[in-house]
Amino acid sequence: MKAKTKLDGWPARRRASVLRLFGAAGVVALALSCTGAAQAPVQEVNAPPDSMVTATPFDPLHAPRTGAQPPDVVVEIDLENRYDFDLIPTRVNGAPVEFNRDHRDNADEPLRIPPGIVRFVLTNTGNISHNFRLKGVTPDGRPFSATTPAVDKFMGGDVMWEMEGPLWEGEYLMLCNVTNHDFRGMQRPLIVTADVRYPPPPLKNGAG
Ligand SMILES: [Cu+2]
Repeated sequence: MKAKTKLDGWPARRRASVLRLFGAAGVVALALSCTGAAQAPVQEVNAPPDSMVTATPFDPLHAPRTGAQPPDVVVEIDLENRYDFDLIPTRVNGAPVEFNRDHRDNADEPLRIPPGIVRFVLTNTGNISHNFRLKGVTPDGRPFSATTPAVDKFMGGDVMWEMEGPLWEGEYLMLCNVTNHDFRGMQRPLIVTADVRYPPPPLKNGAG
């Protein structure tokens, strides 16, 4: 894994960052291509310094980063704690999606998206620190876990952050990895299935 990214002063300076989960996904892909070899599952992802952007908010539908493949799916998620601890998808590929603001039924209200390169755009709409963890199982059955900005790095209020990477069909859990926030409501299942389709994301042109 990469050394931890220095985020000195962040989020006081309200820097947003883009994490190419494909650092992590590269590890997964490597593991998948080396069946039989003992590979540690991805347990932590840190934002590389060269992916830092200086402005938040940013456009969730920004163009792909230089050299990066465009995402197939752009999921926008609110991390919320003001009235109710919750993890609320708001748009998929720019189109609004409906989820109620009651975390108690989140287990019965999974987000469903197709497989492919998925960009998660996270907004901390609350007033305390949060982060985002995606848990699942790799196609060959190993635990998969990626946390952004990192297991010990958090987003302050109003900060946006991004994580992007390839997801395969399967069931995942999205959660906030800060202390007990998941059990207080900040978790929701994610089902990646080819049975659902969205129009492609209307990505902006130009540099991301
Ligand atoms: Cu949280």
